[in-house]
Amino acid sequence: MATIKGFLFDLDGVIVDTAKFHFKAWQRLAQDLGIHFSEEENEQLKGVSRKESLEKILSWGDKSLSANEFEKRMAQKNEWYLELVQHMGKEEALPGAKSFLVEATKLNLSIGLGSASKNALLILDQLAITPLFQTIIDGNKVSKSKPDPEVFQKGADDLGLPAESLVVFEDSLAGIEAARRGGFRTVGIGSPKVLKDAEIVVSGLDKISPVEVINQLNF
Ligand code: B16
Ligand code: MG
Repeated sequence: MATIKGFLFDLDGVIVDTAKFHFKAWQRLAQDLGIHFSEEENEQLKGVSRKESLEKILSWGDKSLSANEFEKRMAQKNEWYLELVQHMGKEEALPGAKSFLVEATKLNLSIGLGSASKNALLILDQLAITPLFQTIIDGNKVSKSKPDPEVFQKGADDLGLPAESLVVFEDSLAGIEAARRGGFRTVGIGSPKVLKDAEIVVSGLDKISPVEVINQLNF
């Protein structure tokens, strides 16, 4: 088994709870379109790109849009999402996230971000944690969405490390699948009932330390 050399973090749902803002903005848009979707269905939107999220919502409502209308609706959702996000401050980081990152840095681990969000940089800046990352791969840098492993493979390439030496921290089903397909080690953030395929599952980064992650994966 390869020694753990670094960590790759998803953003929404792992470092910051922007998932609730995505949910609110998508629900507002869906209501406008006469579509209703549940919190359970929303699970399927986590880690998925903006375009694919709208495609899924339309399929749930059995609706279709012209290409032009589709673009307008995506822009509208992002506007509503950013309205919610702009009031977010440092205190909105999820419990334990910042200290986990700082602790990992002290252990000389390489640290990267692997997020589907095109707003990732803005959010990291708002939380004042951008300098903690040696590489930031976001939705602007990838052509394939999770569960494709591209976002994490690009992070591994930038860090110059093989997948098996990197741990991916993910809250979404699609993200855990992406990490597994790419040959990465996995820590699920959320419920073990949902994230069945992750090697370790904890409810948040406040529930485990970087040393414990390494020890449990190297047991
Ligand atoms: P944006 P992650 C993902 O971020 C979210 O989980 C997902 O709900 C969202 O649709 C996607 O980013 C795209 O976000 O509209 O900001 O580009 O979990 O991969 O960090
Ligand atoms: Mg996520």
